[in-house]
Amino acid sequence: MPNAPLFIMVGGFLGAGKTTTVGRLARHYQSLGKRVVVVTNDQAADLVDTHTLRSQGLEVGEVAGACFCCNFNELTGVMEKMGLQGGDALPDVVLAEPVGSCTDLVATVLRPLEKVYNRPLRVAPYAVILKPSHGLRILGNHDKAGFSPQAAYIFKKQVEEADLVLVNRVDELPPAQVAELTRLVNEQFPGRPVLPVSAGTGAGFDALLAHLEGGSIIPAGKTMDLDYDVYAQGEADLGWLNSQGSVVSDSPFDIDALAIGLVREIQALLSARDAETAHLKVTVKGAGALAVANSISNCTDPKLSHPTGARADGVELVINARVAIDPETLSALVRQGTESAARAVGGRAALENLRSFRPGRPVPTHRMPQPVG
Ligand SMILES: Nc1nc2c(ncn2[C@@H]2O[C@H](COP(=O)(O)OP(=O)(O)OP(=O)(O)O)[C@@H](O)[C@H]2O)c(=O)[nH]1
Ligand SMILES: [Mg+2]
Repeated sequence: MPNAPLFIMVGGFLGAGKTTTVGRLARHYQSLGKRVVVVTNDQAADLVDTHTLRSQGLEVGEVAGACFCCNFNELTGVMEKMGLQGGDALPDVVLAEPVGSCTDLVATVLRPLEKVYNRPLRVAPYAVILKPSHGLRILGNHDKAGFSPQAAYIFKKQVEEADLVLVNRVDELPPAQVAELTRLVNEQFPGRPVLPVSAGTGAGFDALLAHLEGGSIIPAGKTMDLDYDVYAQGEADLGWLNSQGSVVSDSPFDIDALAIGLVREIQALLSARDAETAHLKVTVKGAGALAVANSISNCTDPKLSHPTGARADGVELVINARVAIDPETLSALVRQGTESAARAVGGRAALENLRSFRPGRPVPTHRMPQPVG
C-alpha cells in the first residue's frame, strides 16, 4: 500500500508537546506538497488545540466528547468526512492527537485501524512524547510527583506502549536532564529508541521522521497489560474544564497581555491550593489574531506560545484546564482568575458554556491486545 495515507498518532501526557509536534510535522509534509489533515481529540468541546492548529492554516477535524479509543467510529467518521474516502481529496497524511490522559492506544486505536477499519492506511510507529517536567519526578519516583499514583500509572503506561519515546524541550532542558530522562526510560522500558527532540525548534525531527516512515519498531507481538480500574481512577483524579468566554473594554488592550495574564492569574490561584497543573491553556482571539498561552506544571513559568502584538477592545476566549483538583473548585478558580486578568487590562469578563467534570471510565469501542495477524 505505498500510496495509502500515512496515519501518524503522536501520544504523550497532558502538556507534553503533542499539538506543537503535530503542527510541525504537518508543516513538514505540506512543504513536500502533501495534503495533510489533523484530527484533535478531547473529552469536551471547545478545544484550544483545534483553534491553535487552524490558526496555522491547517485542515483540522475534531473528535470531542470522548477519547479516540471510546469513540473509534467518530475518529474514522471524521477522517472520512475530511476526505479519506478516495477520490481527488484523498489526504497523504493524517496526523492524530489523542487525549493526554489516555493510554492503551495501540490496542484500542492503532490495531483496530489496521484490522477493523476497512480502508488502506499505513499506520506509523507510535511515538510518545515524554514530558520532562513530570517525567523526571514520576519516572524518578520522587515523593512529590504532583499527581496521584494512579495518574502517574497512566504516565508510565503511555511510555511503556510507545514504539519510540521523544524527550521533548531539549531547546531548554539542561543536557544532564536529557541524559537522566533517557537513562530512566532505558532502565524502566528497555528496547525503545529514545530521541531527544524540540517540537519548539525542530531539533531532532529528521530522526523522528525517519522513524515514523520506517515502519514498526517494536515487534507486533508486544501486548501491554493494563489495569482499567487504576486507569479510570487516574483519569478521574484530574479536574477537567473547558470554557468559552469574552472580554470587552471601553478602549483597546493588548491581547497578548490578557492571554498570559489569564494563565498567570489562574495558575497562581491553583498553586496556592497546591493543585498540580497538568496543562492550562487559553486562546484569546481578537482583531483577526489568535494569542495562545500555556502552563504545563506548577514548577514551569507560564508561556505566551503564540504572541500576536495585536490590540482589540473585544476578544473571545477559550480556556482548557486539566488540573489535579476537584472540578467545582477548578471552575471557581478559573472564574476568579479570569475576572482579575480582565480587570488588569481594563476589561470585563464573561464566561459561557463552562463545563467542568472528572473524565469518566474509559470503555473502548475495540480492544485488540493480540498482534495483528
Ligand atoms: N520550550 C519549548 N516549549 C515547548 C516545546 N514543545 C511544546 N512546548 C510548549 O509546551 C506547551 C504545551 O505544548 P502543547 O503542544 O500544547 O502540548 P500538548 O501535549 O498538545 O498538550 P495537551 O493537548 O493539553 O495534552 C506550549 O506552551 C508549547 O509552546 C519545546 O520543544 N520547547
Ligand atoms: Mg494538545
